[in-house]
Amino acid sequence: MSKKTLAIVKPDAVINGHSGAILDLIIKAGFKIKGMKMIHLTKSSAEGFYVVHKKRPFFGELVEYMTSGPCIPIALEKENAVDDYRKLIGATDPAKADEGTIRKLFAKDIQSNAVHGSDSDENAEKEIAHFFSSDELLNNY
Ligand code: FUP
Repeated sequence: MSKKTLAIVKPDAVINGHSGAILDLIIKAGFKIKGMKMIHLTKSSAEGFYVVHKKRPFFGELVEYMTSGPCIPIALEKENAVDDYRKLIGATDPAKADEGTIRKLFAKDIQSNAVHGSDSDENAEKEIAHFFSSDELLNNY
């Protein structure tokens, strides 16, 4: 089983000043940061990242939101990274997220939901490669 996952602190959380608190929760939950950058996504990069949702009615708004401000992609490592990180962030819709989860604490609604997390080991690999070249990832600590 892979030990990697991709997190993104999304534009609403960055703009509202929650990046530090979110990173603190991620680190305290035992994840190691292997790569991190702050970027402003282009439309084509956001469309590519969410291509699986291309046919969904919310796709246009999702791309607009993800390109509305800076975001922070983070390559994370931990045993059972994908599942443990998804537990830490909670349900997609913050109204349905468990107490204490990152989305419950910081997300506004189902679209502006503070953070992203990969949903499988296979997607984690692809998503990390979407944002990071291999020489931008730390492997030796
Ligand atoms: P998640 O894996 O929890 O990030 O959720 P999904 O892959 O199902 O959805 C990806 C993103 O699409 C969500 F983070 C927010 C957005 N979305 C909406 O805007 N509306 C919806 O009804 C569902 C998802």
